Amino acid sequence: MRSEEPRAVRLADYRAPDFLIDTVHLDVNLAGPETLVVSRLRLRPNPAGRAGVPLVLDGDALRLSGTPLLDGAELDAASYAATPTAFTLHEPPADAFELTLTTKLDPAANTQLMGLYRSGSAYCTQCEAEGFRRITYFLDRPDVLSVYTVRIEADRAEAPVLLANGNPVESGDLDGNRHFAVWHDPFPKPCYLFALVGGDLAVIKDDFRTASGRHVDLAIYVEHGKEERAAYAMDALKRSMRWDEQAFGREYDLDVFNIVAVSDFNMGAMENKGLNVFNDKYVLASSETATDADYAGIESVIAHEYFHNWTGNRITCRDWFQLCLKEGLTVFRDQEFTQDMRSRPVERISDVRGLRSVQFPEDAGPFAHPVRPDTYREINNFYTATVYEKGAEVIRMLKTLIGVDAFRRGMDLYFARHDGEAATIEQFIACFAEASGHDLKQFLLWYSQAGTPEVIVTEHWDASSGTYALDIRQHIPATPGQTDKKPMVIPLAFGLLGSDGNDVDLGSDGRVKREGLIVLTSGEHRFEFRGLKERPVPSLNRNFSSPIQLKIDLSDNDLLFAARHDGDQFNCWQAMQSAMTRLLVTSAKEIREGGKPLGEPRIAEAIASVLNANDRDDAFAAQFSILPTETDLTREIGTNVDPDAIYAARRGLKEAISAQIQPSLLACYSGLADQGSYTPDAKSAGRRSLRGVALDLLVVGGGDEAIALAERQYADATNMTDRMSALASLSQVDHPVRERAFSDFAERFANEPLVLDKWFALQAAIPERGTLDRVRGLMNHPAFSMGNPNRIRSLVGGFASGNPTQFNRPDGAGYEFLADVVLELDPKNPQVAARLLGAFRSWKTLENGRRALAEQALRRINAVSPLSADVSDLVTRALA
Ligand code: 0A1
Ligand code: ZN
Repeated sequence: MRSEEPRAVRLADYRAPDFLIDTVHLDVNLAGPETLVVSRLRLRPNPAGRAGVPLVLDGDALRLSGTPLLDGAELDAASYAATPTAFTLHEPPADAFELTLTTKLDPAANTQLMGLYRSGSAYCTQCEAEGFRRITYFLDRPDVLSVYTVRIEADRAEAPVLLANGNPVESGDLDGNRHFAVWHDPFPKPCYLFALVGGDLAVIKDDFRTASGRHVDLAIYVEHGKEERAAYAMDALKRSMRWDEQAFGREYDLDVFNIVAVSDFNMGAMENKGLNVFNDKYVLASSETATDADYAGIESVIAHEYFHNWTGNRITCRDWFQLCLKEGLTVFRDQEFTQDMRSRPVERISDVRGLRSVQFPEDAGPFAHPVRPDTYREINNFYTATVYEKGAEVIRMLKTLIGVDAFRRGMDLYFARHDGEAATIEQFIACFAEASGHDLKQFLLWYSQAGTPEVIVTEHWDASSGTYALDIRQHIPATPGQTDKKPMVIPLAFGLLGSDGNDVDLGSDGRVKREGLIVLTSGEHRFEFRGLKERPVPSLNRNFSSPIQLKIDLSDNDLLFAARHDGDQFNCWQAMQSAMTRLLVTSAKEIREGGKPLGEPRIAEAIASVLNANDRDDAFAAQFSILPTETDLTREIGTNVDPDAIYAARRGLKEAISAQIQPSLLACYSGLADQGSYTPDAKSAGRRSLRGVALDLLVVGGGDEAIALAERQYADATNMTDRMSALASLSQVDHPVRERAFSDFAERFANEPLVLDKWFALQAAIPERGTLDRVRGLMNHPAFSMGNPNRIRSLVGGFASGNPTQFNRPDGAGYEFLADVVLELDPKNPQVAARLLGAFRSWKTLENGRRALAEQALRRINAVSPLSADVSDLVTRALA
């Protein structure tokens, strides 16, 4: 906990380290509150750094134990200084030297879950971004790469499993029921990739033969009794390993690959070299306890962490400003993997949904920052949707711009040129400029300019000459610290739809870069297409080729035509979303003015026709039929937002659709009955998701019959997906069946914390006045704990980020509740406390009454001292 205002770190101030650390020998003696870490470092002055300066190692809440050694001899007290946050050697030798330091730790007292801590009965570590300095004094920065040898010693009964990075070297018994293991990682790495685990864990094992014939032992460590639930994760791991060979030519490089699932973890998972540590939510699955979405989450997080082995570990980041170098690229890679494993268009739709619901609001509010920020006060607050998801979109655009082949050559060049290094975005982009011959200078603006570009399109049709023109203007909104923006490179994949529903053949018009691609580079462009027989319907930004807000005023007829006929499935979905969004925005406005929610028969018809189609793709049909979210509508409305009106508009449209197409919904629903044996593949998951969407629309319709249907589905479900979709639908109606189902669920899964997280989240999202009290009550439920990040995210995060009407109660009680929780949590786990504040990312767009109350809650947090750097940074930015 830092009490003073954290100082800003600036990209412009980057300096090479003054010292390098070639090797690290750690001797970790796991012994409860008497845990000792002996660290022997081989250091030398960095030729690229300053000469003759003191050596200053980072620390965070450290206690030195005993006297440090310099080349094996005790240092005298005057030659060094040790505080909790730094170890200084005043006059280090001019050549290579060895420094030995011992620190004493109490892992069980570490509630921040950064550094060495306990999760359940196991010891584990989390070092990214700056947790290693909570274990031992070190140059805790990603451009210091060292070869690690780690010896772990522990009680044999308490911790029969002892793991660290790299390959196992030696293990054996010691006196007093203790034992040890030695691990060596031959690949130089920054300390944020260090990990160790010691505990009594069960394991499932498998193996893998790489393309070049190397044998790799795979293991996933889980809580005893949960072994079977790790099978899907293992399968996903092997598929990831094969895919990275095939898609990127990347082989695994150690003899072993270990994954450990822990139940107390601040984030999703961590890519430590050869020893990934996971939030157990992203490892454990069985058909009875996990939904299709959970399985998909496991597949993508397993892939993500595995892919980091090349994009993040073999090539790491020079400094934390370059975080997107590993994260944006690795998200891009895991998205591509998922698209190959499942359906390309459906996955694209779901990725864009995610981007729009989290990153777009972030980019439009007080927390907006560039994909590569140029300043930070707390790096933990930059593990954001902008760095990750927008970072991935930027790579996707790069691929669209230079083409598939040049993209692959650029990746190959990047791997060849920077392997073993800590690189920058400029170095990464230079590889693609070289491989493609493109000048990518302007493209780099995607990394430095925050804000979602708006692309405003107006059409002109001249029937007499058969000329169709598009005037396209780009505008990048102001964001904190950035008012004047330069035009960016925006690749727009496009087509023009003729009245037969097919793309008009455009031949080779000089303005069109490649077939179906327009590239914007300046503020305004005009694109003309001649010789057309009729006005086409434009289909722009196909497959969401750029992460922009496209503004074009198409009629409902055009949109519904495109929704049916666009050859780009993404844009079929998009056209439908646009039609629904426009209606809902108008509807919300009318509701605020005392009117009734609007319906639109053609929207319901469009849904019915997709549901009734003979060649229906279930997963796509489900996406097609889901309304824009409340968050989407909040963003679309932009100012003076009333969450109650948005909710009423959305609910009203769902009711209207339900009433209008009930027979189609019923037919669709009954045609999708549970087939018994569960498999998590995309096709069966698509089937279940459509079943859930149909049920949800039916239940919103409100008839007792529909509620009975949901009740039956809940009770008869043979898998968690069907059980949850029934419970989710029921959770939205104030009916006695709901409470019966909730209590049944709690009983059934009383001993399954990950399952109860779903139960917490659903209740927290009930759009009713009583929910805040319910949430308060649930915080006293025996299964809830303020010590566990998953529980907090489900219940408190579920309320603050998943329940727009109740978090934004007009009396401000939702904001005050969140402020209370943040202040209570901050001293224990600042990272998770700060994350909860994400719920305030759009507070400035609220109508005046709520806005004032949100501000009041933020100011109350801001007035508390001390605050962690994490919370203080976010509150300050929220209020700026
Ligand atoms: N690099 C990880 C994310 C991560 C970041 C910080 C953490 O600290 C608690 C943990 C994980 C990833 O991208 O998966
Ligand atoms: Zn990552």
